Amino acid sequence: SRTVSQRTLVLLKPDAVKRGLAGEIISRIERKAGWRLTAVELRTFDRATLEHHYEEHVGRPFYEPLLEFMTSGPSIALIVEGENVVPGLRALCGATDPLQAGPGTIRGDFATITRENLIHASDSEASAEREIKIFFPSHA
Ligand code: DGI
Repeated sequence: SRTVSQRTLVLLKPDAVKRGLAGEIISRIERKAGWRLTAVELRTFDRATLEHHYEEHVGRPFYEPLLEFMTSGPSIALIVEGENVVPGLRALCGATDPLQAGPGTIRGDFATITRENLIHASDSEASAEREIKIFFPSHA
């Protein structure tokens, strides 16, 4: 299949940091051949940042609990670059609902409920550029 160098925005959500899984998750990302971290920051996100990030979900029943959870403690934001990293990271995360996420994926191995599913990764190259502007304006 075609290989293309891409970059993507990853968030290790507050549950990942709280549970001490950040190292394990970053390690899985780093072990993929040709992928590299080009920005990393530990930060408790404010509501305005997450409203922007999750604007497509405004009005959904899970929206308020999602924002509450995502502002509940420190997260780690990363930019990851490398071959096919956008679909590759989505595959590594597994399905949004951890019960549907396969074994070997981050959500499949470590998460049990949808809200606390440990990790976000951009779903397209366009989303990645939009989200990098939100979390790492100096890298846009
Ligand atoms: O890109 P994803 O994180 O896999 O999924 P998404 O962009 O559709 O949704 C963003 C986050 O919102 C997701 O990681 C968890 C939460 N979410 C999405 N759908 C549901 C949900 N949370 C609950 N509780 N129920 C849902 O149906």
